[in-house]
Amino acid sequence: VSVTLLVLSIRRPENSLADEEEAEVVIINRRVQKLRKELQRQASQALLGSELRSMPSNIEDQYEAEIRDDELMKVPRLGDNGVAVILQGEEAKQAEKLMEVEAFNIVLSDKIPFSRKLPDARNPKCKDLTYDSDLPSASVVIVFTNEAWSSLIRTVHSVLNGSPTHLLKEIVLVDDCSDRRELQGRLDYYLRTRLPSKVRLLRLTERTGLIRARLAGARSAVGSVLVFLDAHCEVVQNWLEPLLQRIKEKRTAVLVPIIDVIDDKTFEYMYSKSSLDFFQVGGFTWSGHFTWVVVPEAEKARRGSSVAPTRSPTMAGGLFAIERNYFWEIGSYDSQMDVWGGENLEMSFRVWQCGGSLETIPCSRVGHIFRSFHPYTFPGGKDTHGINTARMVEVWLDEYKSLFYMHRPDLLGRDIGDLTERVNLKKRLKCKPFRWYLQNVYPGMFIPTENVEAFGQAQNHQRCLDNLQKGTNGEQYELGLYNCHPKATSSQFFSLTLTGELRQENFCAEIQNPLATPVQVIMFHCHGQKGNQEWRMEDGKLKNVRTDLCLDASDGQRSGKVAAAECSGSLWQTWTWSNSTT
Ligand code: UD2
Ligand code: MN
Repeated sequence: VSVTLLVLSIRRPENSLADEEEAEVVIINRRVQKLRKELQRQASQALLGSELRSMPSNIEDQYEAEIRDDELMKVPRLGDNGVAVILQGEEAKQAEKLMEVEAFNIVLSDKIPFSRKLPDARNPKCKDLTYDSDLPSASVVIVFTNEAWSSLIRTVHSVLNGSPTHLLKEIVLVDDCSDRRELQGRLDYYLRTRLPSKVRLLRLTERTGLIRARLAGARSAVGSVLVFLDAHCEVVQNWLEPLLQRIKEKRTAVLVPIIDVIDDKTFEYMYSKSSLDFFQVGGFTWSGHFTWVVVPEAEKARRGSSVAPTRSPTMAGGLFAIERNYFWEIGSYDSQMDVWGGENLEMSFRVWQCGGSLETIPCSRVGHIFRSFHPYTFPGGKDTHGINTARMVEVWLDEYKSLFYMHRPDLLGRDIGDLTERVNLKKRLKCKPFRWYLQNVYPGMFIPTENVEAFGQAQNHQRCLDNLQKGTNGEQYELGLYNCHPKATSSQFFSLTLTGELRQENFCAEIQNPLATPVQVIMFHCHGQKGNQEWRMEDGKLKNVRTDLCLDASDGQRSGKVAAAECSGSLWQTWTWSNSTT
């Protein structure tokens, strides 16, 4: 089981763009644009060739020919039951290259039929549940910008095939101003000739970002329940009924399915076959990023059954169901949030603080292709995740916002636009304070300045403890050292708790092998059992209680890592914290 869990947590990239990555976004923007131009050039040359052979009499014949060509590329039963497919030879090479454009294996996606069968990944207990015959109807809203044709179309077919006709009122596709050629007239033609009329397409005339695109979709939707999906998903059988059933029982419940991973290279539908009981819920970090966290024991006891609605402190953001009128009552979205990022935590906190609930519905499962970068541009190269998150923080975090800025000093004082409307909404809905949320919804959340002896930067000579950007996918890592930033940032923010944890978010420093040379200091999931994770501050030294070894920076220059060594009078073992509470 532990192996599978590790795989799951690694394969789910954090939805984050750290501040340091802003520059990288711009570079990727340029690289993607360049590659895409080249591909378009190649495609138009190829088109020219085929036009010479058979000049289509009108544009619709052209679309028809393209769609037929595309259908001919499909290999019957390829990827059925969600098995991994490995490409060979030239195809593999081409796939590798195009990973840099689409952020997933587009060559393979183009070959897998639109209606492939998925495994029944559900907990077997789900088969014992029954659903009312008169459930509210759903409008599935899918926003997209420059998504690849085959994964977008597969998403639509998957929803059509996997949802009971009488419950699926419509699918609303919202095109956030894509400029890919195949998403223009060909897409309209495909809808008209291949899909039922309940699939509608809304075109936005300017790029609005996913938040405003979803608002546009929601405004035009007519079903009783809004169900949002990303444009690269596939649903498991009976995914829709348990969501609608729960909303029928509790109108103010906002629901997420279990989000499984569709492997970005092999399209394998990944789920943990040996423990179908297992899934994670949403958490967050103080730098404002979404994380996956285990279901706390108290919640397991409260919900009663492993297939019952499970409270989730936050949601990933892309896949969720909400009663349509409640979506508007509870403040829909912050329409001033741009492009991508932050809206998921905003909605999570808002729903909880203003009287609703956020729940994972274990019998509803949907697969999603997690991409390692954004295959679309960020107009102006802006860090929209950071700015959107700061907007969220200003409205919802109350006095805890200082914690966010301690992790993101770059956002302090930045122009994030006008917040009046959102602040008024919070007043109008009489929402509870963030302190209430922390105490009641997420009591397990670590607060790095409370019940601690010291926090902030831990410095030795000119260097500070640093995560070196590791651990963002939940994996353990070796504790690093790096030149101290002028102020603490998320990577250099640590705490020494009153219980002896040397901690950053949910990672605690531990010694796994005191006999190794050098003795590595590993950041591992906090287990709260002291043991190898207990440290004590003694005359400026940080001593591991079980091994009596001290945190030592002497090899830091060479290795970029901190180690543990026999305690001595060495200055390499003396640490100064930027903030002490004693
Ligand atoms: C996750 C969410 C995503 C969103 C995001 C935070 C999941 C599985 N996905 O990131 O839905 O909540 O966190 O903002 O939880 N899009 C547009 N216009 C844009 C940018 C994106 O329409 O300007 C579309 C895009 O084509 C896609 C959807 O929005 O269909 C989500 O974007 P993503 O897949 O890049 O986000 P993801 O999964 O990294
Ligand atoms: Mn996505």
